Amino acid sequence: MIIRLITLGLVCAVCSSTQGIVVYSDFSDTSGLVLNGAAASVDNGTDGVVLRLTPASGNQAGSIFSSDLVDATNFSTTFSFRFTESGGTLFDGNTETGADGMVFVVQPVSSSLGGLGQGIGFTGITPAVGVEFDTWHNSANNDPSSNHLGIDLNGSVNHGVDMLYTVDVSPDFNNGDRWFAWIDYDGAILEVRVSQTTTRPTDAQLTRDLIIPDIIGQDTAYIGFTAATGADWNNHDLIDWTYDEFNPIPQPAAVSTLLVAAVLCLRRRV
Ligand SMILES: [Ca+2]
Ligand SMILES: [Ca+2]
Ligand SMILES: [Ca+2]
Repeated sequence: MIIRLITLGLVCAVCSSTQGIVVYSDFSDTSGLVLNGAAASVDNGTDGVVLRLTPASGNQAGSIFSSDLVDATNFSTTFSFRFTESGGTLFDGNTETGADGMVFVVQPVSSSLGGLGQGIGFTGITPAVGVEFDTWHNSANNDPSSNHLGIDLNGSVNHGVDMLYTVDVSPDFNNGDRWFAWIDYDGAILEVRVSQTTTRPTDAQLTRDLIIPDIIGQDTAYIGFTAATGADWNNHDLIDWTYDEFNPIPQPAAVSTLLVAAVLCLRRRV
């Protein structure tokens, strides 16, 4: 396994910068990425070297984006994360500390950083498409609960009075466990799946019809993640990440990583 992971690291360093395909089995090498604000690679003592988007302290924002534009007309991306050390004060209907969550972002402008706290590092990044993993109820944003998924557009985390394109998830994302996520876009429908196991759920928990190139104004984008803390906080750790053309594989995220790496090795030999 050690040899395979070392091989993955080498593949990652080559392909993340030259082929528009992202494969990070860990973040000991962050070449191909731009880190902003509080984001830093750290050994979290459990998962190895992760990308810590924010540390567990108040009023932090961090983001990471691909340093190169990638094809955003269709894609499948998988990643895993762990949110730990919940802390802070209780208000706005929340019964558990810890905040604010993380957003997977597709945006064409720059490797930029959005707003703190309830903005989850996403507010102000426009045009953009975001998939939020929101751990704090903000009544001002029409959050449906203190732990939900949402699909957001153009730097806004306000879901509107009908709370469209959100779904509650239980247990909490910031329960300290490792979570796995799969986001697939076939060019017309964005699908989001999460699980505490490596088994990709058959049915998507959240979907939204959208044409990403129409929203962001072009076919290519910088892709990455934002996170933030406010009066409450968590460590927001991204453990691994793959991004490729639309190719939903009903396999665990970790196995998908190995498959993508194998494909890349074959491509390089041709
Ligand atoms: Ca919560
Ligand atoms: Ca929120
Ligand atoms: Ca929300």
